Amino acid sequence: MKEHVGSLTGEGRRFALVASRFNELITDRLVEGAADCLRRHGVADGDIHLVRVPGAWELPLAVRRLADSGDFHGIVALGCVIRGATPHFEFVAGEAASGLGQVARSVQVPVGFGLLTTDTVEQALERAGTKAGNKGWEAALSALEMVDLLDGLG
Ligand code: INI
Repeated sequence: MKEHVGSLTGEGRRFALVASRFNELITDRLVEGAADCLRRHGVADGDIHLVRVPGAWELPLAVRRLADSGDFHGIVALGCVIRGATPHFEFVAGEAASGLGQVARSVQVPVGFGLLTTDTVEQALERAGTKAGNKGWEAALSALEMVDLLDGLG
C-alpha cells in the first residue's frame, strides 16, 4: 500500500493568518500561537501575513478573498466567539463556522480552522495558550500538513 502523508515543511511557503479583533485578548494569543508554529516549521517571517477583520462573522469573506488571490499556499482563520446572555452567540458562531466550512470546501487552498466557540472567557483562555494548548498553533499545524499533502497529490 502506498501511503500519502503531508510533512510539516514550511520552507518557501506563504501563509495568511486571518484574525478577528473581537475578543482580541484571546485572538492575539491565537495569532501568536499560529505564527510560532509556522516559524518553527521553517516558514520565513516575511512569508506570514496577518489580516485583521472586525469579528468572526467577517472571517469567511476575508479567507475567500485571500484564497482567490492565489498569493498564499495556506490560510489560517482565527477567531473567538464567547456565549453571552442572548441567542446572538448562536448566530455569530454558527454562521462563522459554517461560512468557513463552505469556503474551505470550495477553494484550492488549505484553510486551518482556529475559531474558538466557548461558554466563558476562561474556557477561551485555556485554549489560547494555557492549559488546553493553543488552537491557533494546532490550526496552523494542520494547514502546514495539508499544504504539503496537496502538493504531493498533484
Ligand atoms: N464577534 C466575535 O468574533 N466574537 C463574538 O463573541 C461576537 N459576539 O459575541 O457578538 C462577535 N460579534 C461581532 C460579529 O462577528 C461582527 O463583527 C459584527 O456583527 C459586525 O458584522
